[in-house]
Amino acid sequence: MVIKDIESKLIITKFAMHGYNVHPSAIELLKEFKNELDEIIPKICSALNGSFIISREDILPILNEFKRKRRKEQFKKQFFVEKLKEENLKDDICIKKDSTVTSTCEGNVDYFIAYLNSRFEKLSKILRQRLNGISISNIKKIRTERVDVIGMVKDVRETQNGNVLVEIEDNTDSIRFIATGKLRDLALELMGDEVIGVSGVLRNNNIIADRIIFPDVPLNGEKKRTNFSIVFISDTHFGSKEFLEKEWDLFIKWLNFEVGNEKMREIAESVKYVVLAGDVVDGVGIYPNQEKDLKILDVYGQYEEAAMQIDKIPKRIKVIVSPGNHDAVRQAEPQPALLKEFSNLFSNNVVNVGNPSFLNLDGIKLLIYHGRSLDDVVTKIPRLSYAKPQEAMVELLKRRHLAPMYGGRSPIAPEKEDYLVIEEIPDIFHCGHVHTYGTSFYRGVFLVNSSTWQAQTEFQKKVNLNPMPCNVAVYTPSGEVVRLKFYGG
Ligand code: D5M
Ligand code: FE
Ligand code: ZN
Repeated sequence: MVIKDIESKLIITKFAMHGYNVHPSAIELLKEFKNELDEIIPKICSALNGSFIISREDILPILNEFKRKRRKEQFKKQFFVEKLKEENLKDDICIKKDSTVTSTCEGNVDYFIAYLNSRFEKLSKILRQRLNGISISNIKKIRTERVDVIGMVKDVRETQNGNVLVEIEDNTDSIRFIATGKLRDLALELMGDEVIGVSGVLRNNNIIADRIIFPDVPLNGEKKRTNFSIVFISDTHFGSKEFLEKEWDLFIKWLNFEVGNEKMREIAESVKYVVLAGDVVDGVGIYPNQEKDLKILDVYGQYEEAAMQIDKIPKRIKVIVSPGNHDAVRQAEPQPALLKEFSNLFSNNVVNVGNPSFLNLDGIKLLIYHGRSLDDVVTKIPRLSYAKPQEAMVELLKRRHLAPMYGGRSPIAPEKEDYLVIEEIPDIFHCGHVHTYGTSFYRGVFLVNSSTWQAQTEFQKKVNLNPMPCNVAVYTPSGEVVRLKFYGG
């Protein structure tokens, strides 16, 4: 028999190197494992007892065992999520980065170390464009007077004389810097595990800092123009008793040209995308005694309701759905897109993506992040408040990280790589979660927090959380942002 194809030749050669011949029927089976041959072939050879020509029967049990192991690993890696309905994406939406297809976290110590190293590498690379830091061990050796250094924040504490002492480390060593005067307040806003640059003078093994440098985004960014509009919503909480159905129906009517003045109709006509940044449904068991706040008690029913409500959005519009902490995906960030059993319920104009996701919508770079870390940022920095969520979002952009504080209220899955670093600068940064509305431009980047469609719950009343529901931000072609309020039915 003449074997023509290259794959077969490769398999034959690999077995020959172990001193075996292999039957064509076995070769056919092995082709399915063409990327794993180097792992499988030694296993097969070591399991053989004297056969000279390896047959199909010889290898079947080994291959089956291998397949089982592979399936188990894939399950662990959360690859069971759909392939993002690629057929719906066409050319205009391009998913540049999505936690769904990249998540491989196994959650052990090695991953944790790899995660923090990755965070440091990525952020120090950004910082190196702004300052020429040398390694901490070199500072200690060279003992120059003026120093620039890049490090990860380990500890921040106030001293008895009112200064702030910050310990930073890189992969060589750690050092402390002292922030006095004006820098003091800034130092107190530093979050554990964020990566910063420090410039100052070396005194007694400490740095007296005169500048703290954040990775930040460049100053000269400009707002982007388009030939379509994008609508931003989040926290629909379908299934909650507090879901504001009348207001939602008004929003739907607006998109269907059934309500609003001429200007509003014009805007509605230009809408090409609706983006939903998480907390699609209210979920089940998210907080104690949630049942009494639920209209729909099972998650599947809640997603059926979500699909039905989102189906009312006209089909000329593409809807991008990203999950939040109330959705039925893992809690730790990055979160994968909705499972197939839920995403299948939605119409073809809906694209499910992970949280966070970096998309390119017809030339507009959009970063979607539900916004759980905003709770940490607002709690940590007293000058910030839930009433102005866009200001908390600036802090994330400045730190070029979606969850700068490791171990706060936002659980992070320690992936081998830190997917929460804002590596590429978006044109638009969209969050939700805090249920309040706010927009601004920061160095050319449009920031939007898109409030909610859920009225204040009993629980939120108790924690004094005042939502601003049913506010919708629309990014129009000129880069002008329009705020629409859908109140009362
Ligand atoms: O979160 C909506 C908002 O409510 C968000 O800012 C967090 C806040 N929240 C949620 N749970 C708590 C607790 N336990 N304490 C204080 N504040 C909280 P959502 O994700 O829609 O529940
Ligand atoms: Fe929410
Ligand atoms: Zn949330």
